[in-house]
Amino acid sequence: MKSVASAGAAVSLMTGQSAFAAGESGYWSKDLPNDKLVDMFTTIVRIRWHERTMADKMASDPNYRGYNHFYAGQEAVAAGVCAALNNKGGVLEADLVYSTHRPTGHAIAKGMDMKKMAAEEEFKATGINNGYAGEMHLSDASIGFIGADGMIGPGPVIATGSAFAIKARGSKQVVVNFGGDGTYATPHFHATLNNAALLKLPFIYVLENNLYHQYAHYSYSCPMKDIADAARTYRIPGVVVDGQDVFQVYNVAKIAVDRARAGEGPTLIEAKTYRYYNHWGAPGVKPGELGAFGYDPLAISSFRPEREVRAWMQRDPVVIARDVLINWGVLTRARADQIEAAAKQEAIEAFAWAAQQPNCKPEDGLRNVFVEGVVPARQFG
Ligand SMILES: Cc1ncc(C[n+]2csc(CCOP(=O)(O)OP(=O)(O)O)c2C)c(N)n1
Ligand SMILES: [Mg+2]
Repeated sequence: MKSVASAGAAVSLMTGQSAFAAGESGYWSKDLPNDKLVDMFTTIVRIRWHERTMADKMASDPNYRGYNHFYAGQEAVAAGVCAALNNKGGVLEADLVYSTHRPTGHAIAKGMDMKKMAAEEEFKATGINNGYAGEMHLSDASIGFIGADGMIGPGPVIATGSAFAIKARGSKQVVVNFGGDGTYATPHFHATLNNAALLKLPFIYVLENNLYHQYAHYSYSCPMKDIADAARTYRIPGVVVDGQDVFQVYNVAKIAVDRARAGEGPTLIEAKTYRYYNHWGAPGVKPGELGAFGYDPLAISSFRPEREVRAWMQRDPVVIARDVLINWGVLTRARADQIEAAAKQEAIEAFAWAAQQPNCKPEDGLRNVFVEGVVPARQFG
């Protein structure tokens, strides 16, 4: 067992085991400045209202062209992890985030502009990626958000390439790769952790275990209860954290980030969490209501018992963060309500702005494909 005393937290990381169960990390985040704590709550409600607004739009507006793999329910993971990162300065300065097919929470937590993001989700010409990306390929180099990735598997391998480059340059950046429980069974997961461990890369694998990959429970593809136990094989810290509690997520992320920056190598963090909507799109969504229950026509059967969804919704990341901050005297109820109302308004305005934006033109499809003129050979220059 390796103590991480330098981080000042009342926690320790065990090499090769799930280091500490939810609740044991102690609220080290309580020592953060109030502004920082309020920022984490704000990030959570901004993500939540982005998701709710978009889900309602998908369910109610047949002309809406956007789609999403909704992140509602998992907000505390993105918010807690990104609060421990440097999110400014472009790819040579900011910490880098590699995201998944479920990227909208990661993007907002990293600092993506919500209006440009909403426009991108509708494939508008003024979207953050000029309409080329949509939800599944969102990216913003200026904040170190390398981007979403529709492929289950290869992302972390590329992320370790960035971590290797950072190490070679002697930069103090770190790389975070988000991945789902579905990535455990891919060869990339294991190659990534093996290489990151052998090369002692500044790399953190944040595995969001929301119990399902598409429509199958993770126990169908992983023999362990805690996927963090896989870290034992690679002799790196493996940490289980309550993914519904942003302050606990922040604690473990901060320790892992400090470790990586200090040249001590990678960490695997498994955040136990849950998503409130179905795997993809808005089946089962009733406008105005949070979450989707019951039959998903894309699944073979109704794979998630409604009571399971509702039980997880009792441990809602918005409510947990809000109650902790009210309990600590950091927020009043009235201020928390104001912050949430402002987040809702921001999301409504972002989608309204996006709806007014111009569509791409057919000829835009050929932009960035062919280069005009002569391209000098650069590989030896
Ligand atoms: C290589 C590859 N195989 C299959 C898919 C289809 N697919 C999309 S999402 C998904 C499951 C992902 O599950 P998980 O990693 O747990 O993430 P979650 O959706 O739960 O966030 C699969 C198999 C894909 N996108 N890429
Ligand atoms: Mg999953």
